[in-house]
Amino acid sequence: MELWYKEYHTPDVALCLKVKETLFSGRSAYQDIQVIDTWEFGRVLLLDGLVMISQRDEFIYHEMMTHPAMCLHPTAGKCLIIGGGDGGTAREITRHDRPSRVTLCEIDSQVIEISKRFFPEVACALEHDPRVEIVVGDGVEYITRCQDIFDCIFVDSTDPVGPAKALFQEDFFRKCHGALKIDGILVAQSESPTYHLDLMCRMKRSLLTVGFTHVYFYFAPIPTYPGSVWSWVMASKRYHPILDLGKFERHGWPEGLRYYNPEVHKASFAMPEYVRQALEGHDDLHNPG
Ligand code: AG3
Repeated sequence: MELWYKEYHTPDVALCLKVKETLFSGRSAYQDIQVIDTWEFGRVLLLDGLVMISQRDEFIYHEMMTHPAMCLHPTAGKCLIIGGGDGGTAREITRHDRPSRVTLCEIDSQVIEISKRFFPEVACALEHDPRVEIVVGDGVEYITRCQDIFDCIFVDSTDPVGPAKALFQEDFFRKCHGALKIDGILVAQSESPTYHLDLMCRMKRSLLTVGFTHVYFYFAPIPTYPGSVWSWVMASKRYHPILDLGKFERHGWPEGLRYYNPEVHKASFAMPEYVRQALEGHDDLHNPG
């Protein structure tokens, strides 16, 4: 008998993965958590039925979440991750020597535990890197209360439904702006340009409203995510993601990368025309003059 897992991306579109076996299925205080082993993508972590990571393509997501900002920022000494309980974002940040402290604030401790158990190659930094500090709690609350101030903040959230919804809103971005140093950078995953263009426009407006100087989207293919092309937004107080690229040479290059490199950095900020048009009026990189 063939077993298929189906994630609906819209009521009329779905991703189907042929399943070898279900490794874990349970419910935490916040969500359903499942781990399935699939023929094509290896182990897959599902939260409320949605693909969060697969063993085969998580490197693309996590490298693109982190290295564009990590390579742009001259020090990146103190980093904060909101969400990211699987540990992939922390793993990529800790490939760099410069961070002295990486704080991860994840609402669901079960996600951390499941990732350590079923995705040790993703969760490794959570267990083995002394610079990583784990806070189990709500990201909005954390950023509201914390006295710390960061060089880089990474918002590695689920889709904008349920508790993650607040992580896409102006109020949260304002708090992030306040928790960043004078040359800080915020990166947030910003969903699929095919299905969430409106959300991207709103995020851009909000990020400019709260005072970021440069707000640019970039893209990479994630085969298991809705629409296959994924986006991130980089909101920066000082450094321009392309014009300040010269700074690359200043820091040692991280080892073991499989997707990200300087050419990919530049290319990922190229804006498809339909996205550019949707964002028009809020975009100085791609609308010069
Ligand atoms: N965070 C983004 C996952 C969004 C995928 N959406 C979906 N499958 N509908 C992933 C977290 C990885 N650290």
